[in-house]
Amino acid sequence: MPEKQQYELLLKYRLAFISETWVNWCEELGTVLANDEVKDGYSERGGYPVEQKLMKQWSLAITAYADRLLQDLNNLDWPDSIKEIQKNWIGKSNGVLLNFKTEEFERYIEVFTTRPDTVFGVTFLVLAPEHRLVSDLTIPEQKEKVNQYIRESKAKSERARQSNKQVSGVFTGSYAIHPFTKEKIPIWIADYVLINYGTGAIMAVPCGDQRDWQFAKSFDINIVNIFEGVDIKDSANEQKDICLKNSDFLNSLTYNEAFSIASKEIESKGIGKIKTNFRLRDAIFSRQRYWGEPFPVYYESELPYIIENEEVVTLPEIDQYLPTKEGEPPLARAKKEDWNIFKGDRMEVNVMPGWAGSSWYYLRYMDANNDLEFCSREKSNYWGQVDLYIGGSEHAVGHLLYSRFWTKFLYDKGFVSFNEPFKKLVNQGMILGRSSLVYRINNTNTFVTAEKKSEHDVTAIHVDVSLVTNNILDINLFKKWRPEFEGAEFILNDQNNYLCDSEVEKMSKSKFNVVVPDDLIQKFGADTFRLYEMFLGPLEQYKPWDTSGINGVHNFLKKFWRLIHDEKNNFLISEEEPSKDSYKTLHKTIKKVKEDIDRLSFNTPVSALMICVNELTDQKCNSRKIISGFTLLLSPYAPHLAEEIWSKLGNKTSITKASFPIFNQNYLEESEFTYPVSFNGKMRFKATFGIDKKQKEIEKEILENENTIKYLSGKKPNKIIVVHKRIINIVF
Ligand code: ANZ
Repeated sequence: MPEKQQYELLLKYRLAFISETWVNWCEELGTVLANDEVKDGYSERGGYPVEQKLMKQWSLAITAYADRLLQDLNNLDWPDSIKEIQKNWIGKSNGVLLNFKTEEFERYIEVFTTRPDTVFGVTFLVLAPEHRLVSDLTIPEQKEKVNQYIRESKAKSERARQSNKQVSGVFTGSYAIHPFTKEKIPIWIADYVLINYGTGAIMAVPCGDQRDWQFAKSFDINIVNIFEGVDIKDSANEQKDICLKNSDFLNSLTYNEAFSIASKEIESKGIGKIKTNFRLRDAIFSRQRYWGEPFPVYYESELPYIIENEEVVTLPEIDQYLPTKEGEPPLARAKKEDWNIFKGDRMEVNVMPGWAGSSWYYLRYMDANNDLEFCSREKSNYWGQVDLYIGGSEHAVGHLLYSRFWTKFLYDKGFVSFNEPFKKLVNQGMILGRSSLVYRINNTNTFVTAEKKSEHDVTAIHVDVSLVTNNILDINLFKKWRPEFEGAEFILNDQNNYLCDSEVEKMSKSKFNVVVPDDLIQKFGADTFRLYEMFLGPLEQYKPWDTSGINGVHNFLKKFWRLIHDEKNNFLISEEEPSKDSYKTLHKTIKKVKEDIDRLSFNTPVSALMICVNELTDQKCNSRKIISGFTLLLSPYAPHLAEEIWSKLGNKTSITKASFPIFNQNYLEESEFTYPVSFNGKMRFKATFGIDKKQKEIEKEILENENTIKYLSGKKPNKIIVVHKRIINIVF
C-alpha cells in the first residue's frame, strides 16, 4: 500500500509519462538500461553489449528539476568531486534553437547551438543517423550508403560515438538554405551527433569547432573563416575572445556581444529562440525483467490508467523469468487470472527499475510500519533529512541524483518538509586486494621464484593469496590448488623459498585476492577483524587489505585481556582509587577517541586505545573505574569483548545502553611544574613546585633553596619574579 501511494503520486502529478525514445537495449539481459547502468557500451552488470533501440517506455521527468538539482548542490555538505560530477552530468548550456529551411521541400531542420555568434561560419548541417528527417532528405542515389551507415552506428554506444577519433559520415544529397546568407549548404549524417541531445541536429562551423573542422577536411566541405587574424589552416579556432569577420552585422564583435546580438536577431526574424539545454535526460522508468515493482497501471484502448483505491498490485507468478517469444517482458507471460488485480484490456507488463525503491527508502525507514502512507508527515518532520550518508562515489549520477530529484518532488507536493535527502555525504574508499603472482616459464610447468624471473621467458599467473605468507608460496598447497599444477616444478631462491611478487589492485575473484572474512573471523574473532578493518586507514582513502598486520591488533586485545586476568584466567579487578597517572591516561584517551570519532576519523582512535593499554599495563592498573571507562571506549571497535568484560564488571545491562565516558580536563592538568630559576635573567637551575602553591610560598621556599643561597653568595635580592607555570627570576 505505501509503495503504491508513492508511485500513484508520481503518475498523478504527471511526473511519469510514456514516450517513444531511444534507449540502451541490452539483448542478453533482455532489458533497457539506464545511462548510469551502461559503461563503455556494455552493461555494468555482466558486461553484455548494449545498443540503441527505439522503444515505448515510461519515463520520469527529472529534467523538469535540472536547474534546481544544479543550484541546490551549493547548499550540500558533499565532496566537491561528487558535486562536480553531478554538475557535468546535468550539463547546463545556454544557447539557441535555430531553424534551417531545406531546399527541396517545406521542411525545417532545427539545430541547437551554444554559438549563435558563429552562424556566418556555418557551411553544412549534420543530423544524427536516427534523426526522423533522414529518410525524407536522403536522395535515392544516396539511400544505400545512408542505410548502411545507419546500421553501423546503431551498434555503437553513445560514449563510443562521442569519443570516436575517426571521422565518419554520409551525405544525404539534400541541401538547406542558410538563414542569413541564403547560400546552399549540404546536409550530412554523422554519428558524432547524438540523437538524444539538443535536437539531434547541428549547424557545423568548421572554423570554430574541431570536430566540424575534421569533418569538413575529410569530406572536402567548404570552410569559411570568420575569425579576425586567426589562421585555421591546421585546426579550428575554439577561442572565444576573437573579433569576428565575414559575419555581416556581427563583424568586429567578440563572443559575448555577438552571442546576444545574434540571438536577438534570430528571435526577431522568427527563425529560432533562446534556449537553455541540459545534458541530463528524462530517466527511463521501465524495465523488461521480472523483479521490480509492478506499475499500478492498466490499459484500455491502449490508454494507460492508474489503479486507485485498491490493494497494491503484486508480481504475478509466471512459469519462466524470461521474455515471451514475441520479445514482450516476462510479466506478459501472466494470464489474466495470475494477477491479483486485473483491469481494462491489459495490465502494464514493464516493472520499475532498482532506483524506484532506492530513491526513497530512507523515508520508509522513518515509518516502516505505516500501512496507509509511505511515511507520515509527522515522522518525516521529526527525523528530517539524513544527517550523514556514507556511500561509494559510484552512485554519483545514479542513486544520488535520483534520490535528490524524488525528494524535491515530494517536497513540492507537500509530502515532506525538506527538499534534499542527504545533508552530508562522505565517500568511503574501497578496500583494495593484495594479489600474489607466480611466474611460469613459458611452455613448461616449471615456476621460477620472483628474483630469477628475468632469466627466463615467463608468464605471470595470479595465485590464491591464501597460499602465500609474507610473499612466500606454500608449494604443497599450490600443487593441490589446481590439477594442472599437481606436477609443477620449482626453481627456488638462495634461501630455498619460492618468492612471489605482489600487486595492489581491485579485490576480485579473478585475481584470487579476495579475503574471505569467515576464515579470519574463525582464526582471530570478529572483534579483531572489525578493529583491524577500522585500523587500515582513513575512511575516505582507498586502502590495500594486507592481513599481515592483523596480529598486532589481535595482540592488543590479548594484552588488554591480560591486564585484567591472572595467569589462570581469573578476572582480576581492583577496587582501589586509581593513581593520578591512570586517570590521566584514561582521560587523554577519552578526549582523543571522542574527537576523532566525531570527525569520522575511525582509524586513529585504535592507536590511542593501544597506547592506553600499554600505559595502563606499565602502571599495573586494573582499577575498576579506569577499566570501566576503557571498556566503553573500546566497545564500538570490539563489541563482543567489551560486552563480556562489561558483564564481568558486574553490570546487569548491555554495554550498548551505557553512555560514552565524559572527558574531564582536570585529570590532564599537571600537579607540579618545574620552573627554570634565573638570576638577573641568567638561568642557573631548576626547581619543582606544586601547581597550587601560592606565590608567597614559592618565594619563601626558593630563597631557602641551597642553590639560591649559593648563587646569591650573600647578596640581598631586590625582587623575586614568579610567573605561574613559566619562570622564576631573582633580581639582585
Ligand atoms: C555551432 C557551434 C560552433 C558549436 C562552434 C560549437 C562550437 P554543449 O556545450 O555540450 O551544450 N551539438 C549540439 N547538439 C549536438 C548533438 N546532438 N550531438 C553532438 N553535438 C551537438 O555543446 C553544444 C554544442 O554542441 C552546439 O554548439 C553544437 O555545436 C553541438 F564554434 O553549434 B555548436
